[in-house]
Amino acid sequence: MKFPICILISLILLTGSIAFAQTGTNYILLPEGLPVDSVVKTAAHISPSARQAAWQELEFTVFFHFGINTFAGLEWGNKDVKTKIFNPSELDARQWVRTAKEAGAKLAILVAKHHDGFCNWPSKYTEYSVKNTPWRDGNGDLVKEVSDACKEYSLKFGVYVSPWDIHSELYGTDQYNTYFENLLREVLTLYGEISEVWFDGACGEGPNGKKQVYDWMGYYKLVRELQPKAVIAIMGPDVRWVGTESGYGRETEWSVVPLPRVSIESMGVGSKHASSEDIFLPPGDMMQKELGSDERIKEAAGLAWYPSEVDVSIRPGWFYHEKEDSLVKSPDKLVDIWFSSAGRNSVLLLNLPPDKRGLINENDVKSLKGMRAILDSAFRNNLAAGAAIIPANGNPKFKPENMTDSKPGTYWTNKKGSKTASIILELKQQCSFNCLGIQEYFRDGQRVESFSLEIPDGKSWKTVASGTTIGYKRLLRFPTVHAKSVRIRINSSRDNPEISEIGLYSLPERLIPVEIQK
Ligand code: FUL
Ligand code: CA
Repeated sequence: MKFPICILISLILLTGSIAFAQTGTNYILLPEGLPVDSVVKTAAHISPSARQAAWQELEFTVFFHFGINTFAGLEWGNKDVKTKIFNPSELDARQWVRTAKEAGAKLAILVAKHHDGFCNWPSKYTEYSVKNTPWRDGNGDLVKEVSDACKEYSLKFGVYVSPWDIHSELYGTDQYNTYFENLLREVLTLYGEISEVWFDGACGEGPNGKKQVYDWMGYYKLVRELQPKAVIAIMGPDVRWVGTESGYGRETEWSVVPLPRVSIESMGVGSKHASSEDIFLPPGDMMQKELGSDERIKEAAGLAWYPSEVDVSIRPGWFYHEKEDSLVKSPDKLVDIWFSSAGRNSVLLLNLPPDKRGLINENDVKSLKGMRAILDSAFRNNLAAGAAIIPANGNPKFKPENMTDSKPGTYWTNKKGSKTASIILELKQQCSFNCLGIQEYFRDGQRVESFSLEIPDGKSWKTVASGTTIGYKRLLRFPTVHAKSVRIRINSSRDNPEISEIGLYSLPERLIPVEIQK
């Protein structure tokens, strides 16, 4: 946390409003009875922590689901699956990471332990691991091989460690939490820098039929201590599950969401054991339609920057199954998912499950190459680059050209207190386009509530596309139009909008969804 909670609360109480707006913090507790417009303005100034901001800018990350399930043909395993079946014949972690890199991913998350309890590294705390398999004569360490490959190819590395354990006899007892923390400590100390720790919330039964009470706060503290730069995702305080596994995020996606009282209480605020870190229990149901709208935040006990991650598998299952070889998502489908995740203020986490040989299957590689080629050719040419930009009511300290310099760290904004904007771009020539990309300077917070894109229509302007939230990045597709001038209107915003990038692109017609074509 960048600002101690007690100081924040005193500031609010003393001034009756939120006095830290310029300071930036990734969560805040709200006094009861704060008028809704003050809550909304406060939300506009909640900003990501450094680790959250670095994660958001990755845009595209991958998962590798691989383990004993790959060989048992299962998704969740069962306690009777024997280690001897784990025997990839050609495992090549460099091929996995190279495939991810060539597809454009910036981080790879390996399943170190799934719900089945099998450890992909030779843990000293269990016999249920790679050390008791024929693979590399029991001397293999998959976590090491993947993390080494990530270093070689300059990808960030993350780990999925499932707290649920179908195999461990300790599951359902207090000793299990110690066991799990021992495993975590190994994974977090033996393999260099870890950028994302992915905790699934699943809490099923163990081999003895018991369920576990997880020590989440203990797990979080361990991650913060051993890997302070890592975001803790899903069942964790830094990154939120979007709420589906379809690949399609919300059209209205606020990164600031309400923090209910129980999450705040989990921080131990006010007690002498209070954590100095921004760690709280995730705030409940992530599957609702809108999480951060005015309606949802107006009576919140607190607010937190809690951005969305869209996880989806390139195949129907999370683990490899031969029978799904013909069901790999096509390049066009992956591109549609891209627009609906990375293009909707979320980070895309695409699962690539290596096959029984220990390789990313040819079919998956082919789809990924196809996806990359489409995205590269679509976004290579920003038709707004070099446009003359005429924003109304601008703040003279910010150059309009900051919006087309391809640098998300520079932006334009208008006068303080102004919650609408009108930005005209005179393109270098008449162009055809069907896609708008727009970004907010999210490091200061998320603000835009509604925006539209217009082109000249005789004496006035006509709307060709419109959207609600922008956030880190919003991509809008629309039927192809031809124009030399365009106008972007910010119709409403939680505070002065800070726009960091604007792009206009031309996509092959088939990539414009039929419902948009109408
Ligand atoms: C889910 C798990 O149960 C799946 O097996 C998979 O790991 C997915 C990413 O998360 O909740
Ligand atoms: Ca910029």
